[in-house]
Order: sequence, then structure tokens, then C-alpha cells
Amino acid sequence: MEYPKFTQEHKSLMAKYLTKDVFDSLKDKKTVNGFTISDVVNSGVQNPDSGIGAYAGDEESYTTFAPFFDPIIEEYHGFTKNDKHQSDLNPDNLDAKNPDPDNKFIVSTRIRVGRNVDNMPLGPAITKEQRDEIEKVVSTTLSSLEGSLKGKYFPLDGMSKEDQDALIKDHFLFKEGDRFLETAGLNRNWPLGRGIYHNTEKTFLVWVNEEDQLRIISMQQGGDIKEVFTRLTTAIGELEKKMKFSFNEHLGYITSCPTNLGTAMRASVHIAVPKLAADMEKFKAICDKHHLQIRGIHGEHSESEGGVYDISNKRRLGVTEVQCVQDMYDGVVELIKVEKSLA
Ligand code: ADP
Ligand code: DAR
Repeated sequence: MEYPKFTQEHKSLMAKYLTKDVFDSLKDKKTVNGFTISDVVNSGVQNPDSGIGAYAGDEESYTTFAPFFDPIIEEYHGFTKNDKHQSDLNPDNLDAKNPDPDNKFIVSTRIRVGRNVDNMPLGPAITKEQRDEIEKVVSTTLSSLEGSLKGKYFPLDGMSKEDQDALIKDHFLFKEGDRFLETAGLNRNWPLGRGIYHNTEKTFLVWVNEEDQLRIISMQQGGDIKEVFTRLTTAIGELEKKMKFSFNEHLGYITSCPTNLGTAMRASVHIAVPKLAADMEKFKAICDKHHLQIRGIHGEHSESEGGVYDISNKRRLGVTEVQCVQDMYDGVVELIKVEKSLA
């Protein structure tokens, strides 16, 4: 196994922390699923513009390759190898009165968590058979949901291109062909084993076997952030009655990308702040102050359209789910206040 050939273009945390010494100390190790350090870093080696550049093949990757992952997790999350993650999925603890009841700024709200099935490899190391089994178990479990969560599972295999493109355009379905996921081994056997579940209103959705084995999503038009969070926590509670998700007291919920560890939660609004966005320095300063990330209108690696931005919490590990949503909410309140002041 050769040490990767890095160039000046490789600026990821992977390139920073995979020193030759660290590589030599790990190159002969394999996880129980046969995952190696070269497998972990392939995405970042092939994509020099990666921010992190590493994906775990299983929960064990985070301990087998700890000399590599620990400093990345510490730098990205400010979370040391001795810290313990805490979870709080109780919406009663969230102080989030709708900040935009007249819908002048917030187009829509979406809160998602990633989950992976306990005692199974993660997407980069899973076999086709294991992934197909996960699709069967998860889709069957979802199809037993009742009330407002009741809906239908739609396998990607056999879905018409028109239906698929419409769901992606309307922000409901994951995009295809992400090069970072491809080189992490997450797109193997595509589209087999992948699909989407959603209720009739498309306010509760679950992606199956994309970057994580489940992406549990609550979303709706407008800014009632507390209602979106309440629906999500209710759904998670229902699923946890029937499935066990990969979790440990140090890293919280286990995900393939280290950026999602802990809560694996991204709470976002699509918000129109055209006046503030005309001063990107000021816009970014407010987002930084509230630990917020700015994405484009179609999520990661996309651009804003019409002055509408995807604003979400950046912190996921070492904070609770309530704190993730509170980070986003508090930032959105200030963004709206400043946008109004510029009117
Ligand atoms: P993830 O949120 O799972 O990390 P992305 O950033 O790629 O992944 O976003 C996935 C999809 O969710 C994209 O289509 C994006 O436009 C949509 N999305 C994200 N936040 C919102 C929101 N607040 N309202 C509507 N759609 C959203
Ligand atoms: N492009 C990868 C992804 C980092 C975070 N986004 C995820 N996990 N979808 C990178 O290392 O930049």
C-alpha cells in the first residue's frame, strides 16, 4: 500500500493529518469488514478540493484508524478523544417561536438526521447483499408507520427519470453522481438498494442508502421551526421502537462522513436575504457568530438563486439536537433583523 501522492491542491483535513508516519502506522491495519486507511482516504485523494476527504467504512474505522480520525474530529468539531456526546431530542427544550409568521423571509424549513443500522458496515464497506437487506428492513418498517407519518416507499430502481428529476428539483430527493460519494465507494451498485419514503404531504421523508443508510427528514414551507423539529423527533421515536441505530457514548450517532457524527443533524431554512447578501462579509460574519453554514438552493455544492440561501447549523458533535436547532434559529432571528434594518 503506497503513501498517497499529494499535490499543492490537496487542502483537506485528510491531507493535513495523513502524514507519512501516521500512514505507515496504519497501512497494515484492516477493520473486521476489510476496510483499510487507503479506503478511508480515497475520496480526498481523488478530489483535492475536499474539505475533509475521508469516510469511515464502519464504526470500527473510527477506533482502528483513530490516530488519523481523532485530530480531524478535534479540528472540525472542537471535540477531543476523551469527550462524550450528549443527545437531547425533546422539542420542549427548544425556544423557537416562528421568527417569520408572515412568511416574508423564510421560504421553507428542513431538519434532517443521518442514521445507520447497528452492527452493519457503513455505506463505503457494505456489500450489495447487506445494502439490499437494509433497504428491505427499513422500507418495511417505514411502511408500518401510521397517522401523519403514514406514506409509501419508492425504490430508485425503476423510478422514471421524470419523477426522479421532479423530486430532486423540488428538494425532496438526493442528487445523483456526487464525485465525493462515488470515490468513497458510496455509489456502488447504484441505483439498486436506494429509494425514498414520504408521506402524502411530503413533510416527512426518509432517504434510504444514500450517504447514510437513513436520512430522516422533516420539512415544510414557512418558518415554523419548532413544528418541523417536533415532527422529526416524533418520527425518530417511532423508528427507534423498531430499529437499533449505530451509536456510542463518545461519537454519538455513527455516520460515514466524520462531519455528521454526533447528532448527524442539519437544521436549515431557505431564507431570502438579498439586501444582506449584497454584503457577503457581513452576511458571513453573522453566520460565523452563530456557527452557521451557508449552502446554495440545491444543498451542498450548489449556488444561491434569487437571493435565497440554505442556512444551517454547522456544529453536529458535542452539542445536542436542541442546540443544533437553537443555533440555526438564533442565527435566523438575527439575519431577519438585519435584513429588515437594510430595507
Ligand atoms: P443534506 O441536507 O442531507 O446534508 P443537501 O445539503 O444536499 O444534503 O440538501 C439535500 C436537499 O435538501 C437539497 O435538495 C436541498 O435543496 C434541500 N434542502 C435543504 N434545506 C432545505 C430547506 N430548508 N428547504 C427546502 N429544501 C431544503
Ligand atoms: N465533499 C466531502 C464532504 C464533506 C461534508 N459533506 C457531506 N458529508 N455530505 C469533503 O470532504 O469535502
